[in-house]
Amino acid sequence: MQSATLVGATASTPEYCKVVGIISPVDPQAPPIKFQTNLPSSWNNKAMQFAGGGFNGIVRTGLDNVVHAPSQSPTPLDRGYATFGSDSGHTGTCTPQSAPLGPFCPLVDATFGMNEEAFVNFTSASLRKTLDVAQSLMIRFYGSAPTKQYINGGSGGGGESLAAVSLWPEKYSGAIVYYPGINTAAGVLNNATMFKKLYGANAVPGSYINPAKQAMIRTKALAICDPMDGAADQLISNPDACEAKFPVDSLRCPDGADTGDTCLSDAQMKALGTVRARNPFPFELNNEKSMAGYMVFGGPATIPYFGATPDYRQNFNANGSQDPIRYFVTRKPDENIITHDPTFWVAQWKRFASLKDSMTTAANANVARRKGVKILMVTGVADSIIGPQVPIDYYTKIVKLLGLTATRDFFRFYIIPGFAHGAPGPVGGFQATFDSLPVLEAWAEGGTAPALGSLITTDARPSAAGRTRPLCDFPSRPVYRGTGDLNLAASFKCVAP
Ligand SMILES: [Ca+2]
Repeated sequence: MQSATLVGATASTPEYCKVVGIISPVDPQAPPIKFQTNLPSSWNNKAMQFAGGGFNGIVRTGLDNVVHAPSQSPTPLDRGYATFGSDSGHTGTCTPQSAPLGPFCPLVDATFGMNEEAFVNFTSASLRKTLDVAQSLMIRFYGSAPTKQYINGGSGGGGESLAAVSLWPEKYSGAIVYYPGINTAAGVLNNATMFKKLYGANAVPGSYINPAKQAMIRTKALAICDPMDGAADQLISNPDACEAKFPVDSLRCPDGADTGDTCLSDAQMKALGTVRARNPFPFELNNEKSMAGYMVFGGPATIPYFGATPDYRQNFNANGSQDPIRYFVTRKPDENIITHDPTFWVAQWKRFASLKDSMTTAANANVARRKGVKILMVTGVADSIIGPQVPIDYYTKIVKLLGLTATRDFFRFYIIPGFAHGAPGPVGGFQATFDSLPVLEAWAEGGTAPALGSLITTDARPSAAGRTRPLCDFPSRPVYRGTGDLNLAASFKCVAP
């Protein structure tokens, strides 16, 4: 413990003891895990763990609300929870390249992976160490451990939340999970395969799809797929149907040559196909042999895969995948995503997948179910960083193992049109908010599962004037009833495709 400070009550937050400290490493060269634990003087006997995001590297203070709660909703600390989080065992550093991300730039620094202990802490060990320290502080402060322990997070933190309840289901009562970073090694390998085809030495000349053509594709996709849900509201509710039904060949220039920004040349058609294709891996990762392709029409649109310039180094997703190859797989800081040959690094790839991803399986989710864990998972149709196919794939495997009824006994999955990676999507955006914690409490503590179609999400963008949509249990999607205000959830019903 480095400090323990009594923080006085405010209008919204009760008095609490703020404990800041470090968990020392075993390897003297490894960074410590920095943590914060907040212990309200009037405790509700419950605790909330805050998972990280990206590659972590910022201390999660536990003072925030759960991910994407409405601004007017009380935080866990306001509600009397003991709360805590950590930096997962390294401090992220910003670079000129990551500076545009502002306060979030430490989250994209993966260089800590050069140190084995920091890497293992990142892959999930820090979650348990932080949990154990926080609960031991509660026992010292209150005389007892919490009766209910929850965890919440988005992106990397969503993956961490699923990992925590999968690894230690006896410790947790529930999790709030947004667009989870799971199956990460496979995702990185998939991107490496894709970007090598798009930008590597054997890429077809002229295959780059420029921003004007990307906008053209988005406009056509919106025109065709927006009305599929009965509402011309700039929201595509069913990306799978959009991918399946979009007339791809209509994008081709008449003679296959590049005749301008209203169509795609044959080389560009091939590149678009590369992004959409299921990519076979050169070896298995956690028993997976391939990964689903990206949704480019109904999903997040094309720009994340082709970027704003033909230089792949300007591409956020390419960089986001190159860094794990450098610092987690090869530990060679000059390794390059478009020249990397994964077949020289099979053992290292498998180790990355094993440490980071092997716990988030359907079988482990079933163990969590048997221990009584309840999970609320939310993702956005328009997410380009962790595409909707990632949580869809995970959830689908759970349903395949358990059936839909047993799955819904402990796991609910909602997919929100127009919502991207924590932000509105590129067209017809939706900034989703959802008051998830009271729903999780009612389910995990009162045994009351959320009724199908009963929950709503509110678009927090000021221009949206508080429009709402139902949170539909996957695979159902919101479909307009044909009458009623387009801005009201009540005008939509959840329909299975
Ligand atoms: Ca629509």
